[in-house]
Amino acid sequence: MEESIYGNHKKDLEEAMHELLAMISGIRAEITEETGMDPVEHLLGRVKAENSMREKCRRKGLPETQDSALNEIHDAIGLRIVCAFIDDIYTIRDRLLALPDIESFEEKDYIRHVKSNGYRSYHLIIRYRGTWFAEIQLRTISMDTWAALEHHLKYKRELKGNNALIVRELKRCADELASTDESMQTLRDMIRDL
Ligand code: 0O2
Repeated sequence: MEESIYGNHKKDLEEAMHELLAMISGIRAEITEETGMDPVEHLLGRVKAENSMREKCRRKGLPETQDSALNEIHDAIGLRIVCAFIDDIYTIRDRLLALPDIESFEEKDYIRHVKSNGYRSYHLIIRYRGTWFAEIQLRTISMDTWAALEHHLKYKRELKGNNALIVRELKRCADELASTDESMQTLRDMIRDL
């Protein structure tokens, strides 16, 4: 049997992922207590599958080694936090970075700097306990719905012929969803101020 690309650290990665999920659940409970509203719609975590990690190493021109998987690629641990409102994304980001074991390594704000195809999300790459990298994707329900559909369509080969039209329509949907997110945020602020 082929040796794991994670060497003997697969269990450590899983443990770190569960600890991070527990920390996020703690932040979620705190905010719910303070505001009376749960900021998280759903929360997912995974350790990247062996094949996907090997494929990513090849795609990035890296050797398929434990060092590449744990240190050069930063999403061996991947977490996704889906929020109801845009503001919750930034609140959770701030609270995560205030925790002692979590250090920001890189941040990509695809909400304020939208990707050209319409993709929106906040990507926070952290170093956990000075050892493990994890990519935390924070997005709203609308952003998550769009990303899932776009991901699905990308792999539908029969769509190739209509590519330009589909790309344009997908971007239009992303922008419409973003505008709805902003309206929902405004509505929530208005309700809070009452
Ligand atoms: P998977 O299977 O989701 O893990 P990276 O490849 O991560 O080093 P990059 O492109 O700079 O390089 O990272 P970025 O932009 O932070 O994107 C990382 C992840 O964000 C992707 O992971 C996707 O999950 C998601 N993502 C980024 N752009 C898009 C997009 O346009 N559409 C969708 N649906 N998702 C996106 P992986 O590794 O590609 O795959």
